[in-house]
Amino acid sequence: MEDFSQWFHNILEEAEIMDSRYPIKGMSVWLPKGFKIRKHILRELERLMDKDHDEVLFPLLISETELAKEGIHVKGFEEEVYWVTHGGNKEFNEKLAIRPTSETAIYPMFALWVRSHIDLPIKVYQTVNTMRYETKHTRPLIRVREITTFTESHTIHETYDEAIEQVKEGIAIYKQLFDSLAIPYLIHDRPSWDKFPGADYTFAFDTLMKDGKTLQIGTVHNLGDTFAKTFDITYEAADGNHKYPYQTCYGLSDRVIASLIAIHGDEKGLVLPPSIASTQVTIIPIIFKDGGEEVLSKANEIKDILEESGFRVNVDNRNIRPGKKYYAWELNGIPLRIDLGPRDLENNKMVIIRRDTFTKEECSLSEDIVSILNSYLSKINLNLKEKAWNFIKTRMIEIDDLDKIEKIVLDGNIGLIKWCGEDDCGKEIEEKTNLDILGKRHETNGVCINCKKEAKYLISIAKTY
Ligand code: PR8
Repeated sequence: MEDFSQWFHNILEEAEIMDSRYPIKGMSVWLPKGFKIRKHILRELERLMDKDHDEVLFPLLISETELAKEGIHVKGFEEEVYWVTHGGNKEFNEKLAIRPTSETAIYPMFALWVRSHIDLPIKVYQTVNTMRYETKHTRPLIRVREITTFTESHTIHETYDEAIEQVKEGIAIYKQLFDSLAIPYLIHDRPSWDKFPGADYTFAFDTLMKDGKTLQIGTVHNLGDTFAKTFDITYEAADGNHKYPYQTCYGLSDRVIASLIAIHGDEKGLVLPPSIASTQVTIIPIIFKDGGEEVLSKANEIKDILEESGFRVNVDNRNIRPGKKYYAWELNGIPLRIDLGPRDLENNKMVIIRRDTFTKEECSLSEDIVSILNSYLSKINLNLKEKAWNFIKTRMIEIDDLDKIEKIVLDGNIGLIKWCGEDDCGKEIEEKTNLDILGKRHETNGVCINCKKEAKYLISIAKTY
């Protein structure tokens, strides 16, 4: 892909995902086609979350006092908070923050809700918009000032061990979501200087865009008892003692949608995984002067059969040339197209075309259409997944020479290097290479690429969004 940024910008516009001409920087409008993709992704996420979380909805505004309570947390967000200072013409005595994230909105309420160990654990999530005054270059869906699809989870537990387990569960849920979207990811234990403000530790999901830059698409944090102490959340344990509970939080944003579009899309437009495509099959009746009615009625019949089995299908019977319909099918990334003309009917067949490979195959109308199309959808899913994972895997390169890192990474790769684990040395690596350490992948031995002392971890280094 020549210029990924331009391509991404164009596809959002041409496939009518978003209108980024909204006259405030960092904010865009969801268009109907984009909104449908968003809805299907959210549906899948909610299905996963609802198994073990309760959905809630907290207010948008946070009082300055609450926001300021947790020192490290507020420091981390101070440059990014939007403030509401007036109600009409009246200036507030205390300004109100628009949530940049909701820890300080939710945890004062947790302090009221949690009384006894039998109240625990609590696991809630909400999908809301949050605002962050980003100073880096903004881009629709990727770095926005109004995050429109912020699904944040907050949990609270009796013991630290349970919080550790919950972090693992959060990771497992996100893996399932990304797998269902065929989005490849690397999971990193973030370096201490790059963890969530106030967290003990942070795990992040990173994926690779086609321009070789990585995008953080989700994070899971263990908050320890830091926020519980700050917000005075305590519970009475079984032994009658009052204790501080332990917390986790994890979140996803519009970036999930960005990566879905960016990773699977091609020069012709969107390529949607069947699981979230709002139309999975489009049937195009090829109608000439004669025999039109028969073709159309067969197309509708196929549609009904498929819909009954749960497919999302449409018959594109608009009065325009088939070429235009093919173009729309390509651009919108509908996984399967069925062409059906009078000649096909005579021969009792239809033609099935895959959006991911453009392969064309004939299929007899007497066969079991439902199972044939089901198997096509699975093949598409598998192909998208394999292609996307291959892309990221072939771009992970082990490097043992500090001087070579920058060039290799700027060629579009993720560098895998050995590190001693010392913060100062890690930051020095980032400075020397002008890149970001994504985090630890696993323990290792050998020598640190920078200080030459004993290495402890294999870490990833990349150019990030
Ligand atoms: C938390 N608190 O907030 P996090 N534009 C698009 N996506 C973004 C942006 C942005 N400006 N900023 C962050 N994200 C925790 C967990 C509640 C939930 C996305 O964590 O600050 C990134 O993918 O890491 C990030 O991983 C995710 O939101 C969660 O934000």
